[in-house]
This record gives sequence, C-alpha cells and structure tokens, in this order.
Amino acid sequence: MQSSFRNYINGRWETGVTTAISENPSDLGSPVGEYARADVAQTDAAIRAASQASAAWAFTTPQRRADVLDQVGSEILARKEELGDLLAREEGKTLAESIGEAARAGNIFKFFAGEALRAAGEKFASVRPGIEVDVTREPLGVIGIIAPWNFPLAIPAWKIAPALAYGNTVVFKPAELVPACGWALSEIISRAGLPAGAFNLVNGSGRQVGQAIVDSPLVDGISFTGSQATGVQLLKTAAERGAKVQLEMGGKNPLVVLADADLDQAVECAVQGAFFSTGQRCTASSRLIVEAAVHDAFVAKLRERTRALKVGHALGRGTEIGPVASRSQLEQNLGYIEIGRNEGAELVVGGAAVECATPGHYMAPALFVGAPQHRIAREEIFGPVAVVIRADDADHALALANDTPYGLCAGVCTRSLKQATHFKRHLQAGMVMVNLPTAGVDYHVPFGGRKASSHGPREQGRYAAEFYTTVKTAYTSA
Ligand code: TXE
Repeated sequence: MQSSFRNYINGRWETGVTTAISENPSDLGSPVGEYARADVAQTDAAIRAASQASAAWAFTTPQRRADVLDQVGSEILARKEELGDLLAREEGKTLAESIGEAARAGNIFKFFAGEALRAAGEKFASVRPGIEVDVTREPLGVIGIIAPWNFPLAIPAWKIAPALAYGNTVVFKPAELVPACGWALSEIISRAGLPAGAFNLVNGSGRQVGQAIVDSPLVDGISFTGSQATGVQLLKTAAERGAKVQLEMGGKNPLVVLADADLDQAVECAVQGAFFSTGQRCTASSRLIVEAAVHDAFVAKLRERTRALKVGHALGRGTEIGPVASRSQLEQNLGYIEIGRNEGAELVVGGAAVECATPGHYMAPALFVGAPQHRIAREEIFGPVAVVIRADDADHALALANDTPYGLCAGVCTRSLKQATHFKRHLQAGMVMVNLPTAGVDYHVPFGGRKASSHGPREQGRYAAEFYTTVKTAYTSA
C-alpha cells in the first residue's frame, strides 16, 4: 500500500493534519493507499498561495501555458495503462473503462493546450468618431475545483485544464473516495513547469476543505460536480459573496425507444447507458421509455442481455460491470431496489448484492418495469438500476422523457429522420443522443444540462471559456 499521498500547497508536498485510507471497492482487503487530509488552515494556505501566484500566471505567454498543458497531457497519455489501473482499483470501474478515462483526461489537457494559443478577442468600431473598442477575455483569478468520485481523472482534468489554459490559478479538492487519483493527476501537474502556488491539491472532507474553498473571499470562481443538495447549498453561500459558480449535479436521463427502432441497437444503447461504469454516471440512461408496440420485445431482450453481464473485480479479465464505488452507495442502490418493489414496480432481473472471489461492493445490474411516478423513475439513484416505462405513442414518450426535474442528457432510438429531428428539437436536455447511449460524450464539445442538472456556463470545449474568463471592453481614442 502506498503511503505518500500528500497534499500539494504552494509548490511543496505537505503532510496533512490527519490521514485516511483509500479503499479498493473490488477487494476490501487490499486498500489503495493512505492519504493526507488537509484541514481548514491548510486549505486557506493553498488558497492564499493561489491568490499570490495569480498575477504571475495570468500574464504568462500563451506559449508557456500551452507547453505546460501539453506536457501534462502527453504524460497522462503515455501512462494511461498505469493510471487506468490505479483508477480501476480506487473507483471500481473496469480496467478498459479506466484506461479510456485516463486517455480522455490526457486528450483534454492536449485540447486546452491548443485553446491557450487560440484565445482571441474582438474589435468593434465605436459608435463615436475616433474611438476603437476591443473586447478581450481575461482570467477570472483563483478557481476552486470541487470534484466527485465517479470520474476521478476526467472530471478534474476538464476543470483544471481550462482553468490553467485561460490563466487562472487552482485549488483542487478531489472527492474523499478517490484521493489517490487526485494525487496522481496532481503529481503530473506539479512537474509541468507551473510557478509555485499556481496549482494546489487539498484532499479532505467536503464539510471542511470544500466549505473553506466555498467560503474564501480569495476564491473568484467555483466549479463543482456532485450531488444536487451540496451544489445548491454551495451556490447559496457563494452567491452571498458574489463568486462565480458552475454546477453539474446529475440527471435522470431518458432513453426513448420508438416502435421503428432497430431493437438490438436500442438494447445495446440501454445496456451501455444504464449499466456500464456500474451506472455511476450523471449521464446514465436510468429511464427507458419504450413505445407500447415494442415494449415487451424490448424488455425480453434487455432482460437476457442484463442477466448475462459479468459482474466482477474491476481488474478481472472479462469483467463488464465493476463493483459499486462505496458501501454507502451500495446501500443506497439496494435501498432503491426495496423502494421500487414496495411501490409496485416489477423487478425483472438483478438488483441483489453479489459475492465475488474478493470481498467488495458488488451488485447485479437491476432492471425494473415501472411507472413514471415511481421514485426509482424520478430520483437519481447513481447505480446500475434502470426502469422501463411504457409509452402509448411517440408524443407520449416525448412528454414522459421531459417529465423530470433534471435535464442533462436525453436519447432516442429511431430509424425515422423525422422523429430524430423532432426529438432533437423538443427534448429538454443540454445533450441529446440519437441511436446512441446517453452516456459517452466527446471531450472537445460542450457538456452540461438544463433545469436542476446544471447551473452556470457549460463545461468542456471552447465553451469552457465562458466560465473561466471574464470579459473586458476597452475603449481607445487615438
Ligand atoms: O456527493 P457530494 P457524494 C450524486 C449521486 C450520489 C450522491 C452522493 O446521486 O449518490 O451525489 O455522492 C464535496 N462544501 N452524485 O456524497 O457530497 C465532496 O467532498 C463544499 C452525482 O460523493 O455532493 C466532493 O468532493 N464541498 C454526481 C463533492 O463535494 C462539499 C457525482 C461531491 O460530493 C461539501 C457524484 C460542502 N459543504 C455524486 N460537501 C454527478 N453529477 O455526476 C461535500 N462537498
């Protein structure tokens, strides 16, 4: 077990005030490591360091910023197998998914290396004679990054890379479950040529470390991904002091299957979207809304496909579904299985804890047939649990799809161009998929949702500049 996961504050590796063990959800007997937990004083020191480094980093050349980010991206890509192995052990997604996530993180840094060079402004003619108007983007300042555990490399990457690319400094707090991934990413960043204080890592609790970031008047912007309850609370606190906030808070994403869909393709979209990454994705397809004409055939095919999924150790050969990330998340998932049954939904397959060769948080993916008002069809479960809902026709399916407080991603399976176009236009979500799973997105285009799923500007792609920069309008008279 590695015992050197320290925090990185003002260019130095610091031991914490306490330590904690990072578990391996595939094998509770083989923990990943012991890591340092910071307290409020250490977090404040990291924030002060980021604030002091702010001017120096903001005025570096785009070339220097591009070089730093490119180096980080190159190293992540070169070490994607090793980082994937760490991610699989710490978070529990399969090795193939974990290596894919590491590669995604590397590509994100590479993308934003290019964006540092491409940052441009606009020139306007003034309405007054002899005056020129320039509109440029400047860094926001100090960015607090509060990350979740489900994508412990990719989500921090898509927050840290644009923050640094546009000239901000960073205080990064990983989720408590995944300190080793946060540390591994930070260790690579620490050797990439940033000035001391431009990037800081503080592992620790949300209540202490996270709250200190939210409360600090020196933090100009907060980018958060996590639960709705925490996000909304954070927003209120940050709003009081006028900090800029970007929130990604999950979803209850519908996948609509119309009567004319290629049923095998639709089943594959459902399996991937609902169960891969153990269902622990904010874009997971947890509501499968199926037109009556193909409902029973779809359920029969999906039941067999779900039953055949191989649950096991994240590093195991042939594993398709790794363990749930934590005991509390497993308990939450199993609690929802009971809720579904008690409310009268039919559990078609799965839904029980599973024993594997090593002790871990394993569960068989669960498929329900239920009704739109059931809690399992309305609340984010964040596990391998999906519910099929019958729709009378395409219009009914669209209405059901939009009948949710969330609006992150939505999908439709159809062979009709007319229906695909209609659903793309009318699905109330930030991202829409046609004949694709709702989960699984590109790294160079905007990511984010509507309604209760998100708040503030989009993440990723060049749209990320909206959050990580502030606009300056300059008037010049010759
Ligand atoms: O989230 P939290 P948790 C959902 C999912 C899951 C549930 C709970 O339904 O079951 O949330 O997960 C930090 N001030 N999603 O408990 O608590 C915390 O330390 C500042 C959806 O992990 O919201 C962590 O770094 N920060 C999701 C981060 O917030 C605070 C991804 C998220 O933790 C804080 C993850 C505070 N007061 C969970 N309290 C998605 N949208 O993809 C906690 N934190």
